[in-house]
Amino acid sequence: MDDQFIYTEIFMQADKNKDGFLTFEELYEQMKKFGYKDEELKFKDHLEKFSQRDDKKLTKNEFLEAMHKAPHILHEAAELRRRFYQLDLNKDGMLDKKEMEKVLGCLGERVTVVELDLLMKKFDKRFRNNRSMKKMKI
Ligand SMILES: [Ca+2]
Ligand SMILES: [Ca+2]
Repeated sequence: MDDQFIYTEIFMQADKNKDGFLTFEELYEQMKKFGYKDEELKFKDHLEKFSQRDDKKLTKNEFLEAMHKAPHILHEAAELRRRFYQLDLNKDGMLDKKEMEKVLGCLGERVTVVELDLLMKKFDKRFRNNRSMKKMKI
């Protein structure tokens, strides 16, 4: 998906009353769903610079501009998280064996049950139990 599309999507989904304005709160809620993390939303200061009024709201164009001018690393981290969310089928914040199987399937890797076991053990050594996002520092 192209960046512009994603930013537009964030805005459109967050603008529940469709008046073309978003409060910062509405925006943050939506951004979280798209993988932008709280800590990075000191990003708030960044966004506020783009609001041309004192109403603590952003229009779509202001938001798009703010997103384009945000540090690239922020978008990369968010994209990684979005991918993780997609893989984390049961939404528990971890990738279990079944989900790993699916990931590998997507990568075109055919793994046997034994190989998968070995792979999981390897991962377990490094991350213990399940690979939560925190542990992966995603
Ligand atoms: Ca609105
Ligand atoms: Ca999971």
